[in-house]
Amino acid sequence: MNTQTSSRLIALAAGAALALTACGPGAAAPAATSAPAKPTKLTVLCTVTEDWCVAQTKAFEAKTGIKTTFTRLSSGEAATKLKATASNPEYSVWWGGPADGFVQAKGDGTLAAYKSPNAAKIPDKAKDPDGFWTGVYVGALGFCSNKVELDKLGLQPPTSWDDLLNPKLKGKFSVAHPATSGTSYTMVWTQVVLRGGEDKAFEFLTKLHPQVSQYTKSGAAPAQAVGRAEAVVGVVFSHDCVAAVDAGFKDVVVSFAKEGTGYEIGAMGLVKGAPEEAAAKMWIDWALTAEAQEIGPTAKAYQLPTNPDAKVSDRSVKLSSVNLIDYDFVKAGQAKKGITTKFEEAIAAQPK
Ligand code: S7P
Repeated sequence: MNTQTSSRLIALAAGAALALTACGPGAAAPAATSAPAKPTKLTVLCTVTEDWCVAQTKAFEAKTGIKTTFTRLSSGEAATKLKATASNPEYSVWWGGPADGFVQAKGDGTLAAYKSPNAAKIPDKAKDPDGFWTGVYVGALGFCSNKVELDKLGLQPPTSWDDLLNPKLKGKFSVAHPATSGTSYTMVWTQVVLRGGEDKAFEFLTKLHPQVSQYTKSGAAPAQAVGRAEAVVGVVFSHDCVAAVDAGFKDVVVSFAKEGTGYEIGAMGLVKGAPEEAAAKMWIDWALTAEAQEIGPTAKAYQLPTNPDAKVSDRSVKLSSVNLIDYDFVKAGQAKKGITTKFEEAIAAQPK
């Protein structure tokens, strides 16, 4: 027997002896342990569409009896808010938005580790190995176009990023600002990957700038702008373009870049110093179940679930039909602050 094994046995034996002594005759009865109080409320920082935030928080409240409220903020705004309120957090869980925003928040020290037992079902690529974030859905970035407006210009739906630079689209293209929007940051990082570095990506973004009618705050907003013919082409997560069709914008069509497009793992994480930690952990456990991941389509949110047991909506874009790039969420998240600051300084100020 080696010394490590024997000292471990001695420690175990000593512990057993202590336990026996404590339970022996004449020992005081162990103090009754009171059950932890049942959580009564939860405040969620929610980054998906307003409708989905409503549906998901209502379902959680109905399931648990925990009064659940939310604030909807875009990814960049959410990360900034968590930083600004770190000494006195308002939210207990951040739910939704691309994982690179969660990588940034992990670096900012605004998230706490929590490895839900239900995360065992989620593929490794879709969760942080330290438990700071776990993926709840997946979606691919796409082009969202108004085909009636494209026809007027004699154009087809774009099938390459460089198609967005067509002079006919000058002032007619819509995308969100990468400092506020996780969707837009996904587009920026996609260019970094496809063009082989930040400098080349910024060359492209600089050329794209005059095409942009207005940088929106929220990532999904360009799909609505395209539906209303305020823009001809937009870049959004493809499920947000499908949702625009379902909302009645019948002229809207989705297409993808043949050379490759980025995608998101929509994530969630426990806020560090969460005022309602127990309720937030219950949310995280529940949000990983098939039942919770089947709520999205009821609110026209057609992302793909990360839980392999959850049913996939017929309206979801199947990723096997899209050329996805190798998107490194950790690298993208770590570079996010620097790249978005550079974008603000070199290309466009944040939308007000
Ligand atoms: O609308 C759903 C969705 O596209 O919104 C998230 C999005 O990144 C959050 O909005 P911002 O771009 O404004 O940050 C996505 O995670 C999600 O699929």
